[in-house]
Amino acid sequence: MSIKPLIILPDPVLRQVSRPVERVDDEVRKLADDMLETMYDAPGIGLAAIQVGVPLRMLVIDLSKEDEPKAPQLFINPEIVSSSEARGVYEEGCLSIPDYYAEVERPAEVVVSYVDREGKKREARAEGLLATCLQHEIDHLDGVLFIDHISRLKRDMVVRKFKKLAKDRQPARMVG
Ligand code: GNR
Ligand code: NI
Repeated sequence: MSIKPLIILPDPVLRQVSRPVERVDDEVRKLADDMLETMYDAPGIGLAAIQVGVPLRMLVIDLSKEDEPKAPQLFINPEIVSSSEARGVYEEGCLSIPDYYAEVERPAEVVVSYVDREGKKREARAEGLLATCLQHEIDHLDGVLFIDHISRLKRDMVVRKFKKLAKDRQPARMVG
């Protein structure tokens, strides 16, 4: 198991559309375990493979509280089968956009089809935070970030801030 570096805004890798996992083998299970370790270390409640630079359609989630046993969940090739008309609002954050939070409105309930760790096709109904988290992660698989669901003004401010941070972190090489 290993903790992998997180891809941070404005890295264009985050805008890639991930490709389906063709076969659930030991390599895929190893990646899932590394993603979980990376997510727990961060810490976060969800992580998509693209956030560690791997453009595969898989994500992990653990919504257990600190005082509860771990409850890791793995979703491979997840697809939203249906969404409720009813909407819910959550304050979202993203490990790829550190320390920025904003309210996002999404369908309150979703049904998701996916493949599990054993390669078995499954379906899950989700509401509340799980519904929000699944939609946030599935967005990542399509290169979509939660800031794409907020006002352009707010989004532009965040993107500008992270572009500046990235620039300051890697200064242009001095000449002469
Ligand atoms: O850790 C995370 N918290 C969170 C809070 C509200 C809605 C979504 C999330 S997911 C986020 C981790 C992350 O960036 N996953 O892609
Ligand atoms: Ni995220």
